Amino acid sequence: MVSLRFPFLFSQPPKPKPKPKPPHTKAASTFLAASAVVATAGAAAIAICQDPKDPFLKKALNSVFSNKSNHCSLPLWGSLSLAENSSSSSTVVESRTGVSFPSVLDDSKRLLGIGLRKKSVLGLKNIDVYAFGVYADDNDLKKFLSEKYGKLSNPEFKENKEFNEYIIENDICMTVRLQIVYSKLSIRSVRSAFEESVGSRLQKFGGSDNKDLLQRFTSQFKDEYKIPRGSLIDLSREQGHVLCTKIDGKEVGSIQSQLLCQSILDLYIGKDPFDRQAKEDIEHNLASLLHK
Ligand code: DAO
Ligand code: DAO
Repeated sequence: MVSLRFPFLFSQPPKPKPKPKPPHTKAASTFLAASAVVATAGAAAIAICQDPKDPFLKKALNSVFSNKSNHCSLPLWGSLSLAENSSSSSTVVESRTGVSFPSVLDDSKRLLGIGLRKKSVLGLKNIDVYAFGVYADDNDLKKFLSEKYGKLSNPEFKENKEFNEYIIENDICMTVRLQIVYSKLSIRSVRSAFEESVGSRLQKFGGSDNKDLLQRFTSQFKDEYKIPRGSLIDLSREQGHVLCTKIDGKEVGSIQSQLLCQSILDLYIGKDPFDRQAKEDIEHNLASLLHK
């Protein structure tokens, strides 16, 4: 089954759609047009879906058609402004776990993509640990991206290999929201998992001697904390490369370290991400923002 991943499909009550601004990529505009057709005249949309020249559009439409049962979903491209998003208080549902994410966080952060962190246990089974959403501050994004990449056309942009590195390294306010789906998570297993995942990134970006930093990070998470299914963990890079961690809305600590922020973001949008599809969705959404 093709999952309902990309472009964002916001599950919303069926109320009048805000008027989208004109999208700026061919794929986006065709997708929006095709989405309207899906609602009214499926047969015509299937004809568009079969356009062999546009695999991106085909993928988007396939998602819509393969999830027809989710009839309240409103396909929403990056063409809506943050204010329009926010006023409709829309959410996006991670289809494999049913976890929903607000499309706007803290009034100014835009949801760029959602995904799933799995973990293989003893090579025997793969468990779904948490669903995640990656957010970035709209103003920071526009400022940084247009300064650096504003002049590139869409295909050039996609070729630009250093793009993700730029987002990962720079002082752009971002949040990765984790929502726990595994019900038997112990603090001990969390510590050992992030010693492996975050630890390997600290080593990759900072060299071998980062035990202290990892220790400072992990020591924020006290043994008595409980993280049952449904817990929300927000990992935010705030201005000045400060990593602030909240559990269920309560701050548990913050650490100023570019290396740590970069290592955390690399897990989701770096070279070897937890969910490759999520990373691709994020790239596409960033591209569509740039070309608004
Ligand atoms: O039950 O032993 C087990 C498997 C536990 C896997 C834990 C993976 C933890 C991943 C990090 C979660 C961060 C919130
Ligand atoms: O999934 O391997 C991973 C890395 C997750 C990094 C974030 C960990 C934050 C965990 C907070 C736990 C609170 C008890």
